[in-house]
Amino acid sequence: MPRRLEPHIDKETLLLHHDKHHAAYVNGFNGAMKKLEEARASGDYSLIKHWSREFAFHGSGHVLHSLYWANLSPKGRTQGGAPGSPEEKLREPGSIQKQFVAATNSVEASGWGVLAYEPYMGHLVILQAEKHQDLTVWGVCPLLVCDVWEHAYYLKYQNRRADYVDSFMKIINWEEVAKRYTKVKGLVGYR
Ligand code: MN3
Repeated sequence: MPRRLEPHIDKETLLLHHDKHHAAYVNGFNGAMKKLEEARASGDYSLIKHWSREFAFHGSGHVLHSLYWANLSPKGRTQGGAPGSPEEKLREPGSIQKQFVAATNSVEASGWGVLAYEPYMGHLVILQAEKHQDLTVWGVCPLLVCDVWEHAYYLKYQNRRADYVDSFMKIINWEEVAKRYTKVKGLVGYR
């Protein structure tokens, strides 16, 4: 497999990248998942901040690298796309590709250029991810969110965020959350 991508990406780089770097993300993701399972079982959430961050960092690394490998194909297989197909639309050498190249080239230090679909309003978007964990695990579709910026609770709760979160949990529209869950469950295995 690696050799078929040469000379564009060399075998040594690809093997290190896949077998060492991506593997470390997979191990980290599995480790964080296990620790979070243990926390749920014991009810001890004293390290929740640490393991949530580890989960996001390694989970995003795993998702993005999986997409990266699946993105690549030997040069001979990079042509095609029937007229009017999504493939033709995405590959046309116009603004999508130009913006993707410009955005990717200007990522500061380490990171990713990303062409993505934003499912809430239905847009194709191009993003720079300089710290891939900052968007939590890439590809997730939020189902339930709680705004803990101070503006959401300061007048009534001042610094008592936990009281606000307790109250928030009593007024959740689970029907709405379940509706979103049902919609996005169909996305499993989309890559
Ligand atoms: Mn990498």
